[in-house]
Amino acid sequence: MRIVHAADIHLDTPFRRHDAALRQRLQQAGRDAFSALVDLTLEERADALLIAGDLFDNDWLTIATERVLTSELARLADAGVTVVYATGNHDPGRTNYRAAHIDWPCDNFHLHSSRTPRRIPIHRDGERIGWVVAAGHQTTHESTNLASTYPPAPGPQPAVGVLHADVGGAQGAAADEAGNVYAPAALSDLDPSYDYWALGHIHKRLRLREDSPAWYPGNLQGRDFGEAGAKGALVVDLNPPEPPRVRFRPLAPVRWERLSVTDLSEARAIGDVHMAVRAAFDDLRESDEHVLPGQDWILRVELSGPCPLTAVLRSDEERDGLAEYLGESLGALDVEVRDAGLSPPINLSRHVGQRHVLGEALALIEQAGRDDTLLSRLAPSELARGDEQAAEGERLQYLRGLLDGLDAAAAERLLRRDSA
Ligand SMILES: [Mn+2]
Repeated sequence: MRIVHAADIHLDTPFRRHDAALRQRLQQAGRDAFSALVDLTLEERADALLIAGDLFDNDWLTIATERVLTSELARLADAGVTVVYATGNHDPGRTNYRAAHIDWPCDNFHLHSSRTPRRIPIHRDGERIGWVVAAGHQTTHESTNLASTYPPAPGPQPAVGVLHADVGGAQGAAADEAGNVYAPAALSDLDPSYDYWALGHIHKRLRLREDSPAWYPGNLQGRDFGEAGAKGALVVDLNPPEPPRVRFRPLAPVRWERLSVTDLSEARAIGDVHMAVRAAFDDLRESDEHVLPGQDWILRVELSGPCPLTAVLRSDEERDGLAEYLGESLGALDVEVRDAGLSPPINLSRHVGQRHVLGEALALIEQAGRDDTLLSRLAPSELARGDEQAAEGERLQYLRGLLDGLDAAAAERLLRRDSA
């Protein structure tokens, strides 16, 4: 049995932070990624497409998305591919949601939004070749451990469990910052009689443990810099007793990526910054096997380290100007430029031990790095009080860590008049 496993598609994410043009492009990217998912399913001649929750981002469904969904799913229905869509915390239940009124395909399409696991047979050429067992979220805050309610795999053919759940390690999943849990489960709650667990919820591609057949595919199309990198779906071949063969296939038409550019010590003109950014971008594209031809990029360029243009690049307006320039020259959909710790180039060795405030400060910083007694004496008592249990060695190591970069910071502050 061959399945395609996707999750966390989040169609019609509002993208409120972006202007209208970019918002539309990103929403279209979500729909295009879904079309690419259907292409992949057909190309791979998969027996089933499994969507492990969060197909939708919220209860708002655009007409464009509804059209794409119905026409794309019809292609799968026509080809006889079974689709199993188990709901997640973003698209739970049957009522309330426009998804309840979509004209879903009549054949081979299973929308499962009930907590009770259901067995769905998978057929090829009229013969049953495997099972999918699915449970869905009924509410936006499903606190039940849904994984633990799955029956043993039906057998004798391969069986796949589909579930949107926060599966943690042996301890189970912790609540998020707001105290919410989403179908929390431990790895041990996933019944080992299943040949594969098609999970959703965590937006990062992840195998739960090296030896477990439990995977998160990550989301289909990244939506912000927290969802950077190649995004797509998993193609899974099940042929027990062999372990499942899992292949990642990138599908996202827009890719988010951070570029860290640190070597700017010789950058005296903005063209030099451009060259350094371009080199980092080229490196990324050459070293990554999952780059798709014609893919669009949204880049966050993080500049840091000594740079003669620091004063210019610390201005928001100038960074916006650079971002616009980079967007055009790199052909990216959007670029933002961040000051991630730029500093004016200062030759510290010229100042150490000189008879001025900076010289003395640098000498003191250097000495404190070598002399534990001095370091302890210089540390404000507030720093020491917080962690009385810590061993002296740990405390000194912590204090020494605070000295990192202090010399450059002191020099910059004291020399600001010259460098600005
Ligand atoms: Mn999600």
